[in-house]
Amino acid sequence: MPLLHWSPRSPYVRKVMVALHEKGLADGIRTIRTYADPMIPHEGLMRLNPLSKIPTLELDDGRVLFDSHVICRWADEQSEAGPRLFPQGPGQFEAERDEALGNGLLDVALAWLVETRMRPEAQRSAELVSVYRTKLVRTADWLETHVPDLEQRPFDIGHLTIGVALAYLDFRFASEAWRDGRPTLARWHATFSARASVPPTSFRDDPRPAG
Ligand SMILES: N[C@@H](CCC(=O)N[C@@H](CS)C(=O)NCC(=O)O)C(=O)O
Repeated sequence: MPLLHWSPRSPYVRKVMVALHEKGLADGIRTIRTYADPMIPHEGLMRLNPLSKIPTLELDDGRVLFDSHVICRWADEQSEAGPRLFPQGPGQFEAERDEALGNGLLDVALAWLVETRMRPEAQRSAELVSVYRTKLVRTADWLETHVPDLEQRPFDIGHLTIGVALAYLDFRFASEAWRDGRPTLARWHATFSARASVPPTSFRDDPRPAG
């Protein structure tokens, strides 16, 4: 059975878990709690993924897949069940652009978290935090006006990634209140959150494993 290096705190892992649920594959994957600390590269994980990042997926035939984009593509190829996450033809590039936007929002959020929670206080940069906040606000504004585009397409990797990224803002950046002044996006996200794949994959601060 494939083995997924996993954490209930990681938004990129959650993206993969939502994809596995959407494709009916979640019960066929084992997970192992792996602690990928951006400040401390993980020796064991780097033997599989030299970037020391999760999600990383070990397949039965010995191949190793990363990152979340590649694992979601793999899941889409494995199963005809559920929505086509990476459509071919109409909507193809919008789906992957919106995936890139969701990933980019997560990249900003993770960098922000590292800056404010992990770096020594004396090294933290108020300028960087201000840049991250600007990007978060502008991305949420962009999304507020693009909900009609999202609603025109069947559910794909773009919806999935944006939905998870906004859920991550709720988990780690609730005080940024992304719903304020964005009622259309808030309504869209409520519909996303009601999908069967979303509640079983929720974020959680579990105890940190030793290794
Ligand atoms: N582009 C990667 C990003 C993965 C990523 O940054 N994962 C975080 C956990 S949320 C991680 O492993 N960080 C450890 C590190 O940066 O060393 C993906 O889409 O999977």
